[in-house]
Amino acid sequence: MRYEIDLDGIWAYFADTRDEFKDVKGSAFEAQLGDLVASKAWKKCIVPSVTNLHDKVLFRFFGKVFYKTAFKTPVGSRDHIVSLKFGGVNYKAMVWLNGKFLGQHENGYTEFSFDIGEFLNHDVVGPEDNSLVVLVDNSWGHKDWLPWTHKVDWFNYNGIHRRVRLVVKPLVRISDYEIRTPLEFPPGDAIKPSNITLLARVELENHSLAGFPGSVQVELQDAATGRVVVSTIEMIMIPAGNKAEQNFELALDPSSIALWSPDSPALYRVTFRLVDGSGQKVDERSWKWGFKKLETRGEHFYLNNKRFTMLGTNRHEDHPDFGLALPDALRYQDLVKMKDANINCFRGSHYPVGKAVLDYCDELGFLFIEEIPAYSLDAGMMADPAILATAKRYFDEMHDRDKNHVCLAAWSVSNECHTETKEGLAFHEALYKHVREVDGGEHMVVHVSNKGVMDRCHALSDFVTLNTYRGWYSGEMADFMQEVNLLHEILLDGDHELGPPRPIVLTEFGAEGLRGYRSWQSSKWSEDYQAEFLQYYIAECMKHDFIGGTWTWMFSDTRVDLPDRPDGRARSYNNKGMVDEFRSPKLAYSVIRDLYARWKEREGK
Ligand code: ADA
Repeated sequence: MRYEIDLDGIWAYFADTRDEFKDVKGSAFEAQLGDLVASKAWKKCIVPSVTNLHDKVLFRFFGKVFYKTAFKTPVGSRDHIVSLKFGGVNYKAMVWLNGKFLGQHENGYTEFSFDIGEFLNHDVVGPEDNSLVVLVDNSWGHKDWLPWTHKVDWFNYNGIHRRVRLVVKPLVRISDYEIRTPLEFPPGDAIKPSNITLLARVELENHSLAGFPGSVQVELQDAATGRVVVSTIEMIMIPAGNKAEQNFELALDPSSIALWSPDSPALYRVTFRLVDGSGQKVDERSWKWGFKKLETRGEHFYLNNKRFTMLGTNRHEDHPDFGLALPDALRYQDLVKMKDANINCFRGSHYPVGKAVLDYCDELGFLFIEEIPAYSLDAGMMADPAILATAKRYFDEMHDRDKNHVCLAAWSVSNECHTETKEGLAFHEALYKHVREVDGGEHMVVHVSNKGVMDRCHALSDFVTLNTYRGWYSGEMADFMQEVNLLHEILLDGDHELGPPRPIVLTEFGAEGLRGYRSWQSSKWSEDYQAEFLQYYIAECMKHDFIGGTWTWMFSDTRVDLPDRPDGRARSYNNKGMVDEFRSPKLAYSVIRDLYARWKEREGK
């Protein structure tokens, strides 16, 4: 039996605004927990949430906050593995259950869990069987806390900002799986592949005291109709207290498979079943899967053997009422609004986003680019092995969660770092190598650059990225194309270190537009100027066949904490959204919608 219990809901918190708890050490702190719980003035709050919205005085709070709740011991916990799973806590979490330290986790945007069976109270009956305390720390000044080594252009929220669950799992179980479906097309421009293989690697664990003789089944079904496309079984033996792996390789009939694309997001369901020697099902996991092939050929992208242009944007997870802790319904609505604007691809700007976003991308049809928060790192930071280690760990955790999503177009390993330096090159070489090893070459890998032809890391990247804000921070709008053309010319001329010609994607460009500020003169900060800016950039890019796409900066206005930034962050927001922070559209929204419709129509011809 496998099931989950939601621990979301009303919790209590205590914010350490007087900095009384400077140096909390996990196990040593066990002795103080009772006193903390009894003596502090705890206030009610909801989880998931951000601390900064619990109370006015916490609006700009960066420090330590204790959270507590209680929960009933799950049914079956004596003969199951029970894990406590956090979807995301920014940035460092320390966790105690029934007074015992379970462990800690750093990295604000990735999930983590602890096996808690031995710490549960089995003998009490009632809703308050187990008491859980979590310390959440989002303070600055830790040299390897990516991205919080320095101020960035979004908000460092404190909080248990994603779901908390108990996952009750059988002792013998399917612990993980990886699905791959390489597609081969015949020469020419056929839209049906000639070969499709289903490759699946299933990881199994046996936590019981006896060996497990049984079988693993894999089944592929059409998610809409339930039609079984293929199904097969392999016998397996998992030794007691051990792990095993089962690999499947199945040739599929290409004529029976509908491919996945943003226009037609056909989904299938892959189910893995673990069955014991007497035919009893012991564990089952299932996943919605799509078939796609995204590649670059020369200067162009191809999706399922057809030319493809990334009509994109960038999106932050932020809202005035929720901060980073967006409800899934809002995430879904964001994607609906993007779909209506003819966007077919977006980047989860700068960090692993809420897990549901990728589910919705699979369902609604978006290609997605997921990034670790290695943001604006300078040469000194990149020379620090601790920062490289954090970046690799971030990638591993992100990959672990999201590796099976059909929507994944590329991993991004960094944003606007000093890639023109030798330290930047060494850091990126190491990071790209790590990512390609872990990912096994399944997805494209890029870093997002604003260094143009000075970037020494372009050769590492599967497509060439360029962030440019000419006409906003400096220069004139018209200057941007010179930058792009220079990059293109050098890429075409073999005598350089930028690697072979590949698609160039304008990964960020935008201007601030304060919603409601309309102006006859198209003044900076007005909706009019922003719309004109985006219109100019996109229309220019459409004229150039070597441009593989444009990702506007950005979907919605986003809270920042940069009061001193000389070029201004009006309202303490980055105002470059096509919709404002409440998702009301600006002029820019319809400009993007109309231009992307035209671009797409042209491509179809
Ligand atoms: C950079 C950065 C974004 C944002 C943008 C801007 O390109 O990657 O996070 O800060 O600039 O608005 O200036």
